Amino acid sequence: MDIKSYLADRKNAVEAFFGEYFGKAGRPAVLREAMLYSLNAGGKRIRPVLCLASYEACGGNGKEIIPYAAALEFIHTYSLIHDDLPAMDDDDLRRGKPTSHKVYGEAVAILAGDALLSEAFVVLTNPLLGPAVRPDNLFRAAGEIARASGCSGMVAGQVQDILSENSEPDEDTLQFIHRHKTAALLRASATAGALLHGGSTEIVDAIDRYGQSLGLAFQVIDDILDVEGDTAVIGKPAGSDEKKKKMTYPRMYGLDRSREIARTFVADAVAALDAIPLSVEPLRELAFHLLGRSH
Ligand code: GRG
Repeated sequence: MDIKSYLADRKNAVEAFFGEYFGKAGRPAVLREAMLYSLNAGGKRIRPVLCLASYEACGGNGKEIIPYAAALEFIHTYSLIHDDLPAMDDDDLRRGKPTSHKVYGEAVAILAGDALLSEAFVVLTNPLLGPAVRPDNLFRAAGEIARASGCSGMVAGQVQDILSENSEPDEDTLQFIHRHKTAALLRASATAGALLHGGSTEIVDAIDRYGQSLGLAFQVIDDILDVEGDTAVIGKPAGSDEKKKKMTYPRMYGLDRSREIARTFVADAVAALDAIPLSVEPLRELAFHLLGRSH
Protein backbone atom coordinates (compact mmCIF):
# COMPACT_ATOMS: atom_id res chain seq x y z
CA MET A 1 0.00 0.00 0.00
CA ASP A 2 1.03 3.63 -0.51
CA ILE A 3 1.21 4.94 3.03
CA LYS A 4 2.03 8.48 1.88
CA SER A 5 -1.22 8.85 -0.03
CA TYR A 6 -3.12 7.10 2.79
CA LEU A 7 -1.73 9.72 5.19
CA ALA A 8 -2.38 12.63 2.81
CA ASP A 9 -6.06 11.66 2.28
CA ARG A 10 -6.80 11.47 5.97
CA LYS A 11 -4.76 14.58 6.79
CA ASN A 12 -6.83 16.58 4.27
CA ALA A 13 -10.12 15.34 5.69
CA VAL A 14 -9.09 16.26 9.24
CA GLU A 15 -7.80 19.70 8.20
CA ALA A 16 -11.05 20.43 6.35
CA PHE A 17 -12.91 19.83 9.63
CA PHE A 18 -10.83 22.52 11.43
CA GLY A 19 -12.10 25.18 9.04
CA GLU A 20 -15.66 23.85 9.20
CA TYR A 21 -15.71 23.76 12.99
CA PHE A 22 -13.96 27.05 13.79
CA GLY A 23 -14.83 28.82 10.55
CA LYS A 24 -17.84 30.79 11.77
CA ALA A 25 -17.25 34.33 12.99
CA GLY A 26 -17.02 34.54 16.74
CA ARG A 27 -16.14 37.00 19.41
CA PRO A 28 -13.43 37.81 20.32
CA ALA A 29 -12.09 37.25 16.82
CA VAL A 30 -8.49 36.95 18.03
CA LEU A 31 -9.28 33.78 20.01
CA ARG A 32 -10.59 31.93 16.98
CA GLU A 33 -7.74 33.34 14.91
CA ALA A 34 -5.15 32.07 17.43
CA MET A 35 -6.73 28.60 17.60
CA LEU A 36 -6.80 28.34 13.80
CA TYR A 37 -3.28 29.76 13.48
CA SER A 38 -1.83 26.89 15.49
CA LEU A 39 -4.16 24.22 14.08
CA ASN A 40 -3.31 25.24 10.53
CA ALA A 41 0.43 25.69 11.11
CA GLY A 42 1.10 22.25 9.63
CA GLY A 43 1.87 19.05 11.45
CA LYS A 44 1.80 15.41 10.53
CA ARG A 45 -1.67 14.75 12.07
CA ILE A 46 -0.41 11.42 13.36
CA ARG A 47 -2.86 11.20 16.24
CA PRO A 48 -6.00 11.61 14.07
CA VAL A 49 -4.57 9.23 11.48
CA LEU A 50 -3.90 6.60 14.16
CA CYS A 51 -7.49 6.89 15.34
CA LEU A 52 -8.85 6.62 11.79
CA ALA A 53 -6.58 3.69 10.92
CA SER A 54 -7.65 1.74 14.02
CA TYR A 55 -11.33 2.43 13.34
CA GLU A 56 -10.85 1.29 9.75
CA ALA A 57 -8.94 -1.82 10.87
CA CYS A 58 -12.04 -2.75 12.87
CA GLY A 59 -14.13 -2.49 9.71
CA GLY A 60 -15.42 1.09 9.94
CA ASN A 61 -15.28 3.86 7.37
CA GLY A 62 -12.97 6.62 8.64
CA LYS A 63 -15.25 9.32 7.15
CA GLU A 64 -17.75 8.50 9.93
CA ILE A 65 -15.45 9.73 12.69
CA ILE A 66 -13.47 12.65 11.22
CA PRO A 67 -14.65 15.10 13.96
CA TYR A 68 -13.56 12.74 16.76
CA ALA A 69 -10.20 12.11 15.12
CA ALA A 70 -9.74 15.86 14.59
CA ALA A 71 -10.44 16.47 18.30
CA LEU A 72 -7.20 14.59 19.06
CA GLU A 73 -5.35 17.22 17.05
CA PHE A 74 -7.07 19.98 19.08
CA ILE A 75 -5.57 18.39 22.21
CA HIS A 76 -2.15 17.89 20.65
CA THR A 77 -2.12 21.50 19.39
CA TYR A 78 -3.04 22.85 22.83
CA SER A 79 -0.14 20.87 24.31
CA LEU A 80 2.29 22.32 21.77
CA ILE A 81 1.10 25.90 22.37
CA HIS A 82 1.54 25.50 26.12
CA ASP A 83 4.83 23.61 25.81
CA ASP A 84 6.30 26.53 23.81
CA LEU A 85 5.39 29.18 26.41
CA PRO A 86 8.15 31.07 28.25
CA ALA A 87 7.14 29.27 31.48
CA MET A 88 7.89 25.92 29.81
CA ASP A 89 10.24 25.43 26.84
CA ASP A 90 10.25 29.08 25.78
CA ASP A 91 10.49 28.32 22.06
CA ASP A 92 10.04 30.87 19.26
CA LEU A 93 9.52 28.38 16.46
CA ARG A 94 7.09 25.49 16.00
CA ARG A 95 6.25 23.68 12.78
CA GLY A 96 8.54 26.21 11.10
CA LYS A 97 6.42 29.19 12.15
CA PRO A 98 6.55 31.68 15.05
CA THR A 99 4.95 30.16 18.15
CA SER A 100 1.52 31.30 19.32
CA HIS A 101 2.79 33.51 22.17
CA LYS A 102 5.18 35.24 19.75
CA VAL A 103 2.28 36.15 17.49
CA TYR A 104 -0.58 36.72 19.93
CA GLY A 105 1.15 37.31 23.28
CA GLU A 106 1.23 34.97 26.24
CA ALA A 107 -2.28 35.56 27.56
CA VAL A 108 -4.05 34.81 24.27
CA ALA A 109 -1.74 31.82 23.61
CA ILE A 110 -2.56 30.28 27.00
CA LEU A 111 -6.27 30.85 26.46
CA ALA A 112 -6.23 29.54 22.87
CA GLY A 113 -4.67 26.34 24.26
CA ASP A 114 -7.27 26.15 27.02
CA ALA A 115 -10.08 26.64 24.53
CA LEU A 116 -8.73 23.94 22.18
CA LEU A 117 -8.62 21.44 25.03
CA SER A 118 -12.20 22.21 26.04
CA GLU A 119 -13.48 22.21 22.45
CA ALA A 120 -11.97 18.75 21.96
CA PHE A 121 -14.37 17.42 24.56
CA VAL A 122 -17.28 19.44 23.18
CA VAL A 123 -16.71 17.45 19.97
CA LEU A 124 -15.99 14.14 21.73
CA THR A 125 -19.23 14.29 23.70
CA ASN A 126 -21.45 15.20 20.75
CA PRO A 127 -22.97 12.04 19.26
CA LEU A 128 -24.52 14.10 16.44
CA LEU A 129 -21.08 14.68 14.91
CA GLY A 130 -20.66 10.94 14.29
CA PRO A 131 -24.08 9.28 14.11
CA ALA A 132 -22.54 5.96 13.04
CA VAL A 133 -20.87 5.67 16.46
CA ARG A 134 -22.90 4.30 19.35
CA PRO A 135 -23.02 6.88 22.19
CA ASP A 136 -21.68 4.35 24.74
CA ASN A 137 -18.66 3.74 22.48
CA LEU A 138 -18.15 7.48 22.11
CA PHE A 139 -18.30 7.86 25.89
CA ARG A 140 -15.63 5.17 26.39
CA ALA A 141 -13.35 6.71 23.77
CA ALA A 142 -13.75 10.21 25.25
CA GLY A 143 -12.87 8.85 28.71
CA GLU A 144 -9.76 7.13 27.39
CA ILE A 145 -8.61 10.33 25.66
CA ALA A 146 -9.30 12.45 28.77
CA ARG A 147 -7.29 10.08 30.98
CA ALA A 148 -4.37 10.09 28.53
CA SER A 149 -4.34 13.89 28.45
CA GLY A 150 -4.63 14.65 32.16
CA CYS A 151 -2.76 14.16 35.40
CA SER A 152 -2.23 10.43 34.83
CA GLY A 153 -1.06 11.01 31.27
CA MET A 154 0.42 13.82 29.19
CA VAL A 155 0.35 16.51 31.87
CA ALA A 156 2.11 14.20 34.37
CA GLY A 157 4.82 13.53 31.76
CA GLN A 158 5.23 17.23 31.07
CA VAL A 159 5.60 18.08 34.77
CA GLN A 160 8.17 15.30 35.25
CA ASP A 161 10.02 16.48 32.13
CA ILE A 162 10.29 19.99 33.56
CA LEU A 163 11.31 18.71 37.01
CA SER A 164 14.03 16.54 35.44
CA GLU A 165 15.79 19.27 33.47
CA ASN A 166 19.46 19.51 34.48
CA SER A 167 19.41 16.17 36.32
CA GLU A 168 21.45 13.12 35.45
CA PRO A 169 19.29 10.75 33.36
CA ASP A 170 17.96 7.63 35.04
CA GLU A 171 16.07 4.91 33.23
CA ASP A 172 12.97 4.90 35.39
CA THR A 173 12.39 8.66 35.11
CA LEU A 174 13.20 8.69 31.40
CA GLN A 175 10.66 5.95 30.73
CA PHE A 176 8.05 7.68 32.89
CA ILE A 177 8.47 10.91 30.91
CA HIS A 178 8.23 9.21 27.53
CA ARG A 179 5.33 6.96 28.49
CA HIS A 180 3.28 9.89 29.79
CA LYS A 181 4.34 12.98 27.85
CA THR A 182 4.24 11.42 24.40
CA ALA A 183 3.10 7.80 24.32
CA ALA A 184 -0.09 8.34 26.36
CA LEU A 185 -1.89 10.44 23.74
CA LEU A 186 -0.57 8.42 20.79
CA ARG A 187 -1.67 5.20 22.51
CA ALA A 188 -5.09 6.67 23.31
CA SER A 189 -5.47 7.88 19.70
CA ALA A 190 -5.06 4.34 18.40
CA THR A 191 -7.17 2.81 21.17
CA ALA A 192 -9.95 5.37 20.69
CA GLY A 193 -10.40 4.23 17.09
CA ALA A 194 -11.06 0.67 18.25
CA LEU A 195 -13.32 1.87 21.08
CA LEU A 196 -15.36 4.06 18.72
CA HIS A 197 -16.04 1.01 16.62
CA GLY A 198 -16.96 -1.07 19.66
CA GLY A 199 -14.01 -3.46 19.24
CA SER A 200 -13.75 -6.54 21.47
CA THR A 201 -11.46 -6.50 24.53
CA GLU A 202 -8.92 -8.60 22.64
CA ILE A 203 -8.80 -6.10 19.77
CA VAL A 204 -8.77 -3.02 21.99
CA ASP A 205 -5.94 -4.51 24.10
CA ALA A 206 -3.82 -5.38 21.04
CA ILE A 207 -4.28 -1.94 19.50
CA ASP A 208 -3.50 -0.40 22.89
CA ARG A 209 -0.19 -2.31 23.02
CA TYR A 210 0.55 -1.24 19.45
CA GLY A 211 -0.16 2.43 20.32
CA GLN A 212 1.98 2.33 23.45
CA SER A 213 5.04 0.87 21.66
CA LEU A 214 4.56 3.17 18.69
CA GLY A 215 4.31 6.14 21.06
CA LEU A 216 7.56 5.18 22.79
CA ALA A 217 9.33 4.74 19.44
CA PHE A 218 7.97 8.12 18.35
CA GLN A 219 9.57 9.93 21.28
CA VAL A 220 12.94 8.14 20.97
CA ILE A 221 12.98 9.25 17.31
CA ASP A 222 12.02 12.78 18.35
CA ASP A 223 14.98 12.78 20.78
CA ILE A 224 17.31 11.56 18.00
CA LEU A 225 16.01 14.21 15.56
CA ASP A 226 16.69 16.89 18.15
CA VAL A 227 20.37 15.88 18.04
CA GLU A 228 20.74 15.06 14.34
CA GLY A 229 17.96 16.99 12.67
CA ASP A 230 18.04 20.25 10.80
CA THR A 231 16.01 23.16 12.27
CA ALA A 232 14.58 23.92 8.81
CA VAL A 233 13.31 20.33 8.46
CA ILE A 234 12.13 19.57 12.01
CA GLY A 235 10.42 22.98 12.24
CA LYS A 236 11.74 23.76 15.74
CA PRO A 237 15.20 24.65 17.00
CA ALA A 238 17.48 21.59 16.80
CA GLY A 239 19.70 20.97 19.81
CA SER A 240 17.22 22.43 22.28
CA ASP A 241 17.09 19.26 24.44
CA GLU A 242 20.85 19.43 24.95
CA LYS A 243 20.69 23.16 25.73
CA LYS A 244 18.04 22.56 28.40
CA LYS A 245 19.72 19.38 29.64
CA LYS A 246 16.50 17.42 29.03
CA MET A 247 16.32 13.77 29.96
CA THR A 248 16.47 12.01 26.58
CA TYR A 249 17.43 8.64 25.11
CA PRO A 250 20.54 9.91 23.29
CA ARG A 251 21.75 11.53 26.51
CA MET A 252 21.21 8.29 28.42
CA TYR A 253 22.27 5.71 25.82
CA GLY A 254 23.98 7.51 22.94
CA LEU A 255 22.68 7.74 19.36
CA ASP A 256 23.39 4.22 18.10
CA ARG A 257 21.75 2.48 21.03
CA SER A 258 18.82 4.91 20.82
CA ARG A 259 18.26 4.00 17.16
CA GLU A 260 18.28 0.34 18.12
CA ILE A 261 15.75 0.98 20.90
CA ALA A 262 13.46 2.82 18.46
CA ARG A 263 13.60 -0.15 16.06
CA THR A 264 12.77 -2.54 18.91
CA PHE A 265 9.74 -0.46 19.94
CA VAL A 266 8.48 -0.45 16.33
CA ALA A 267 8.97 -4.23 16.13
CA ASP A 268 6.95 -4.57 19.39
CA ALA A 269 4.20 -2.38 17.94
CA VAL A 270 3.96 -4.47 14.79
CA ALA A 271 4.06 -7.73 16.77
CA ALA A 272 1.04 -6.59 18.82
CA LEU A 273 -0.98 -6.39 15.59
CA ASP A 274 -0.22 -10.01 14.78
CA ALA A 275 -2.49 -10.99 17.66
CA ILE A 276 -5.64 -9.75 15.93
CA PRO A 277 -7.56 -10.95 12.89
CA LEU A 278 -8.00 -7.53 11.28
CA SER A 279 -6.74 -5.71 8.20
CA VAL A 280 -3.91 -3.89 9.91
CA GLU A 281 -1.77 -2.98 6.89
CA PRO A 282 -2.06 0.83 7.34
CA LEU A 283 -1.24 0.56 11.07
CA ARG A 284 1.78 -1.60 10.27
CA GLU A 285 2.98 0.69 7.45
CA LEU A 286 2.48 3.74 9.65
CA ALA A 287 4.82 2.28 12.28
CA PHE A 288 7.62 1.73 9.72
CA HIS A 289 6.96 5.14 8.17
CA LEU A 290 7.39 6.88 11.53
CA LEU A 291 10.64 5.03 12.18
CA GLY A 292 12.10 6.60 9.04
CA ARG A 293 10.70 10.09 9.57
CA SER A 294 12.87 13.20 9.20
CA HIS A 295 10.58 15.63 11.08
C1 GRG B 1 0.07 19.54 28.99
C2 GRG B 1 1.01 21.85 28.96
C3 GRG B 1 1.06 20.48 28.54
C4 GRG B 1 2.03 20.09 27.72
C5 GRG B 1 2.01 18.78 27.20
C6 GRG B 1 3.07 16.86 24.88
C7 GRG B 1 3.64 18.04 25.55
C8 GRG B 1 3.36 18.23 26.94
C9 GRG B 1 4.36 18.93 24.96
C10 GRG B 1 4.72 18.87 23.60
C11 GRG B 1 6.22 18.89 23.49
C12 GRG B 1 6.79 17.66 23.03
C13 GRG B 1 8.02 17.80 22.23
C14 GRG B 1 6.24 16.53 23.33
C15 GRG B 1 6.70 15.30 22.88
C16 GRG B 1 5.70 14.83 21.92
C17 GRG B 1 6.06 15.23 20.56
C18 GRG B 1 7.13 14.49 19.90
C19 GRG B 1 5.41 16.23 19.99
C20 GRG B 1 5.54 16.60 18.60
O1 GRG B 1 4.56 15.84 17.93
P1 GRG B 1 4.52 15.67 16.37
O2 GRG B 1 5.87 15.26 15.88
O3 GRG B 1 4.28 17.16 15.92
O4 GRG B 1 3.36 14.83 16.03
P2 GRG B 1 3.53 17.71 14.63
O5 GRG B 1 4.06 19.13 14.46
O6 GRG B 1 3.82 16.84 13.45
O7 GRG B 1 2.09 17.72 15.00
